[in-house]
Amino acid sequence: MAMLAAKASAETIIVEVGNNGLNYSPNIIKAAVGDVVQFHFNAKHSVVAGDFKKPCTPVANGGFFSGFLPTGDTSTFSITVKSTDPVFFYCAVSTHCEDGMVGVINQGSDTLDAYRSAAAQVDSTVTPSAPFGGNMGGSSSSISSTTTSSKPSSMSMSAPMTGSETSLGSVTMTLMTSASGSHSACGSPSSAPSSGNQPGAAENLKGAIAGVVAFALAIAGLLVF
Ligand SMILES: [Cu+2]
Repeated sequence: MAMLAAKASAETIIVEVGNNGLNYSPNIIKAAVGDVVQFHFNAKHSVVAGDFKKPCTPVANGGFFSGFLPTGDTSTFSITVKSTDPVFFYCAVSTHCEDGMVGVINQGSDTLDAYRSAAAQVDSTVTPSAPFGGNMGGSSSSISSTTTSSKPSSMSMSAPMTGSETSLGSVTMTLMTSASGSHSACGSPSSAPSSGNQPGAAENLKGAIAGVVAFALAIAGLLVF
């Protein structure tokens, strides 16, 4: 029952693929549930989850396949460990599996040596039709960089044009609002107070003049702009 307990923090275990010939390094990996096994490709290889009883053949259910990653590609393929059951894996390129390019996660009573010996006896390696069961990563992958190209040139061209338009609009808007504001200011005191007519009328006159001036300024502003 202790094997069911997941660790507090997941680890990432790096496996070098084909760094020194037809091999995985390390080729016997011990991983807990939730850990990530990250394969780093150094040459054209792949990694496929296989069945111990059928070497160089994908597992019937679940599993993973990285696809054939080209020579020189520095991309990675990561899988998350879902159980502590043994997971054998092999390379599906050419006869790499038969030639001993195999590995295992959480080796049990079935050993990697036995899997490698049996793999040497098979006639052919089975390759899944498409990658699945893991996450591709890496910074310099030529496959992913070509599909995600963006065009920032149109953005920089339109930005200053809209900026000048809005500044012109705000100038005319403030002139219009000041003109209409003085109009409403001179209109409201004439109807409300009844006692002081003289100062009120003078204020109304000044307000009306100010309104006309502001309105003229607004018209002049519109003509200029
Ligand atoms: Cu290989």
